[in-house]
Amino acid sequence: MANRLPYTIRPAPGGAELRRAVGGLVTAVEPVLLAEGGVWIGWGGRTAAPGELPVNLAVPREAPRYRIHEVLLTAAEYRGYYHGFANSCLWPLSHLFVGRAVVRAEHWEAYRAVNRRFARAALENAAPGRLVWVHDYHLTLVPAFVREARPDVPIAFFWHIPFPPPEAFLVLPWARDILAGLLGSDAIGFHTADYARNFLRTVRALPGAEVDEEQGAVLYQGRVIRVQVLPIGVDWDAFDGTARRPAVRRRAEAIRAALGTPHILLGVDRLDYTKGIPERLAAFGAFLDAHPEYRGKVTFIQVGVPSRSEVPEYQEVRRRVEEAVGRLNGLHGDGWQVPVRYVVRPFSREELVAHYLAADAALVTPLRDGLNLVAKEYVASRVDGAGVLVLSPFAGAAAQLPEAVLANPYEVNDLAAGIFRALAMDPAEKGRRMEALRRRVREHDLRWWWDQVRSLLRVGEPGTATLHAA
Ligand code: GDG
Repeated sequence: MANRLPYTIRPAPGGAELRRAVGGLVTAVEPVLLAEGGVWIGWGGRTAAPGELPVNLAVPREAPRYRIHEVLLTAAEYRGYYHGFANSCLWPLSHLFVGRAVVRAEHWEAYRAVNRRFARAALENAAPGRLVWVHDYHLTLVPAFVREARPDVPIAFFWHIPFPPPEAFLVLPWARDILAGLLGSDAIGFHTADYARNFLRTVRALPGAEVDEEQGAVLYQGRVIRVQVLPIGVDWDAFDGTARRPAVRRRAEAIRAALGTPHILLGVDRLDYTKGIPERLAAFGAFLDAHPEYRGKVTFIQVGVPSRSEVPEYQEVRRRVEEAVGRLNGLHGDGWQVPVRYVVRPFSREELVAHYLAADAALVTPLRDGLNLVAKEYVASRVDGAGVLVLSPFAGAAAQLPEAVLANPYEVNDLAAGIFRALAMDPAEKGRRMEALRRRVREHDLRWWWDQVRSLLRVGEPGTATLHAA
């Protein structure tokens, strides 16, 4: 179960119209459901009109592998729970933008009510021995609500974003309720050891909880809850396989030819202030200022998929990005040739991989990010062993990918120097780094991740849990 279904649902004559949703959680979790079956409980991206019935059907429609169970929200719930508490409070707090957190009791009330609704949906689908797998910061109270009603059901929780240090998390007046909610699980997973440690240190503030940091365990209400470091992987075969297709290779060549510059840089992000897109554009400008020999020789493609557009901070970041693109193209354009190509329409998987293949370097430079799948997807797509990954140390992925070129997005010249290093690096060093990165990303792919979750909960063994509501 996750806040969002992997599809956006629109009412249509003769039934519902389903459109693919874009985001890290969907990319990471859907292949597991496709392989294992189960039910995905989540919100379909629409608010309930009076008399509206939730969608409950098997997908993908052409070859059904699992079911989606829609949770309908009213417009007020959507504002309070989703935009309010989840995205305007928990999201900035967890990414250490503490000053941006909007802390309001009415948002919290809506969040609790919606978490109850999700828990009821989980209970409708729960059966003895079937795993309830809850995803992300929108649904922290669900594990305890489900356990209250069904202590026999195994529950796992995965936290996809950073978990902040106690000083930030305990700013929340309801921090202890959230911790108790999460501890309804049997196991809780995080992307990095830092996040797991932050969580355990924060749990010390919960009365009655005993923490064993060494073992990664919490004793709470007579149960042991395991806290694990499980960085998500990418579906290696999907990216590597797509990148090997001749049509995709040809498309990558066509992109390079159409842009007409010897060098290409690429950024792929949801339009979110945590992703550091304006900072990246500023660094690209500083790079062109410092290295005029690259003027007219490099194109920077930034894909910025609009996200959470009703939240003012997201409108603001979009405006800043658009201004920066205009400024750079005005200042550094040469005749009709412009240095930045900005794309807001999402690409298909094939088109995305063709861009990964076409780019000399991927700029993955968030101000803070739980993991960042784009970094791993870029590596998995470089079947030619070329390409350089420029990575922020504040992305969780940096803990696993030391062969990337690390650059600090808060310091414009450091990031500009990272861009220069990537473009000027000699091919042998590029090859060595990429080979090492590919080994790491392949070894810890999505199958590895799911195997870890499975063995943690002993899912699928006789008499133990099978995957259910995910
Ligand atoms: C959250 C955490 C964590 C983007 N544009 C297109 C497209 N995408 C896909 C990418 C990638 C996904 O969206 C973005 O994933 P990220 O991991 O970069 O970021 P979040 O959405 O913020 O995800 C994050 C993740 O959860 C998993 O735990 O890594 O830290 O914030 O898969 O490829 N996909 C297509 N066209 C696009 O234009 N097809």
